[in-house]
Amino acid sequence: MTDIMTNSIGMALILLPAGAFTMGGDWDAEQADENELPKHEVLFDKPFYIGRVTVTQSQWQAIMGDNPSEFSGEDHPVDSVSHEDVREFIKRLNAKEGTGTYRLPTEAEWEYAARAESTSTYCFGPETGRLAKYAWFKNNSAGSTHPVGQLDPNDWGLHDMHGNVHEWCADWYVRDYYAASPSRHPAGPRKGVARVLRGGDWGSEAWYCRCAIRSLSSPQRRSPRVGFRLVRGLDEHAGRKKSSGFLNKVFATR
Ligand SMILES: [Ca+2]
Repeated sequence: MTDIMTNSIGMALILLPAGAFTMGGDWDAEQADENELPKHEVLFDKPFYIGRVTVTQSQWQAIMGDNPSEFSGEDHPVDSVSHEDVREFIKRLNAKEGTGTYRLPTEAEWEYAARAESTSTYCFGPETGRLAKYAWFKNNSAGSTHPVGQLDPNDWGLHDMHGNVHEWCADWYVRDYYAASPSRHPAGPRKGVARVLRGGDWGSEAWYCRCAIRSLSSPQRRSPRVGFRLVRGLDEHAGRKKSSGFLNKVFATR
């Protein structure tokens, strides 16, 4: 029943259902950082697509014409791209496909996707001993990225949410945001100086690969530990259809 779309550069995106989940870490079970508290309910009243894997070097090359990655391999995640570089990639991909629907996930969308209904430390449960089946991290990466999608996916079919590369999210990072977060489609604070990163990377200890862990970086920074995956929303698509229909009607009656 999985609904998958494949776009013009071969990127597979999986449709996640609308739903609610509990966002945040657990103080007792996983020694969550204070910035992961309090746990709070988050609701998505619309489904959205998210990349099955992170954006690869060949996909980056197809849109941007270059490859800034520290580790090379067409099927490896693109790395060493800043938040600002990613915004340019998204702008060009949207233009190429004549849409406005590609964007980075919000931090809440990212955690919803990573958990795939797990309420535990990782998408598969609390046992750190099983992490190597799902994640390239310090213990098994040999100090580099690995081709995307080689390890086990979570229950929604998403690979590499834990480990391989840290992933940029759309939100500004504010340490105590969860105390003020709206419950419906939270999109992060209005202002900030750093952007959110999620999910751990090839150099991370297991604790930094948890579903709830929050990290941050300057939007200008390019790190070999950081890449991204994309969301494709449904809303704007519907909105565009409507407005172009309206325009057609106007032109037709002239
Ligand atoms: Ca990742």
